[in-house]
Amino acid sequence: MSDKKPFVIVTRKLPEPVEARMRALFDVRLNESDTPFTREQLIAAVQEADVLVPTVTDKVTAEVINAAGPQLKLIANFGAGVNHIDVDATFARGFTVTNTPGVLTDDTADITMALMLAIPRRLLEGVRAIEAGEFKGWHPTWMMGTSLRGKKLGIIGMGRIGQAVAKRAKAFAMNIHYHNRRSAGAGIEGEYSATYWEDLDAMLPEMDFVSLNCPYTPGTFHLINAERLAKMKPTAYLVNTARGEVIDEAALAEALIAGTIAGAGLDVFENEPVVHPKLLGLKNVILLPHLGSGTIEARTAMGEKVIINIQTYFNAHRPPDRVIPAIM
Ligand code: 8YV
Repeated sequence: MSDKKPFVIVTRKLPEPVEARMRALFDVRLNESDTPFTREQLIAAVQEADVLVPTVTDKVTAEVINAAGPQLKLIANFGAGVNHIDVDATFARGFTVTNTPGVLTDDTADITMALMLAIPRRLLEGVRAIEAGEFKGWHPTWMMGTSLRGKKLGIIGMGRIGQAVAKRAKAFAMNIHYHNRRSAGAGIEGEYSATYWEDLDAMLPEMDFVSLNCPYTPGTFHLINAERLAKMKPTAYLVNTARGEVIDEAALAEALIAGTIAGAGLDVFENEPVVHPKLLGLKNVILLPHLGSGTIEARTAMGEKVIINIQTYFNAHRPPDRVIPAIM
């Protein structure tokens, strides 16, 4: 790195070891209060910083990018998904974008499995029953759920996280199916005994569980809409740990109320932190506050990746996690 330290603006509070390392390596402005940046603050940041470190809560729109000063070099996102960044606009301005893939794969897959277990096994209902003093002792027909063994799981998006879900689900004796733009190849299909469905509409009616593990792109906006929900089995469960925008939440709420599908587990929402009001209070839904990568290990490793991406960039090397628009 040259003698002059890069000026880095971080939009949210990051784990303490990450912030300490950033203080040592960069000229860094941290966000002690952790209050999300406004549009105006984001614009001011890209007019000053060499590097912006945003998170999923920042809307780094074309307007923000186009307002950036020529000093801006790099947007080093803290997170794997980059749907909140207008990557095309960033590239048009000649800035580099990096993300933090890989280090949150297992934790996100774990949360997916937690939801996949929690809904059919009625964990939340059980907790609420205890808390309400309704547990009067075991009996043979009370609170029966549905088992995972032998059920068909349809994974939408067989990337890193989708494969990590397949690995776990296989250990639960589920039958793995998946939909992707392209086949994941014989190696991955062999490893997880997975069946590829090129046609999502053909896969959905056959599945007992559907897990969303694809990125949010213009092509996956409301991929699960009213029409597709109607194709699912009335006994099927839907899990989303990807991005809220992939589901039409109003249509999902209607399907859950009507019993078109049996239940849903959601870790992400279209307008976070707002949850569609019709999803609140439903018995057959578990809602989590975007916990997918929420472990000390993952969040620290994400911060380390951000640091490595910044360092390699300023050492005149290619950062390891460059985002390439064509493959998004
Ligand atoms: C992150 C995520 O916590 O990395 C992602 O894409 O969805 C989350 O788990 C978040 O994006 C941080 O910016």
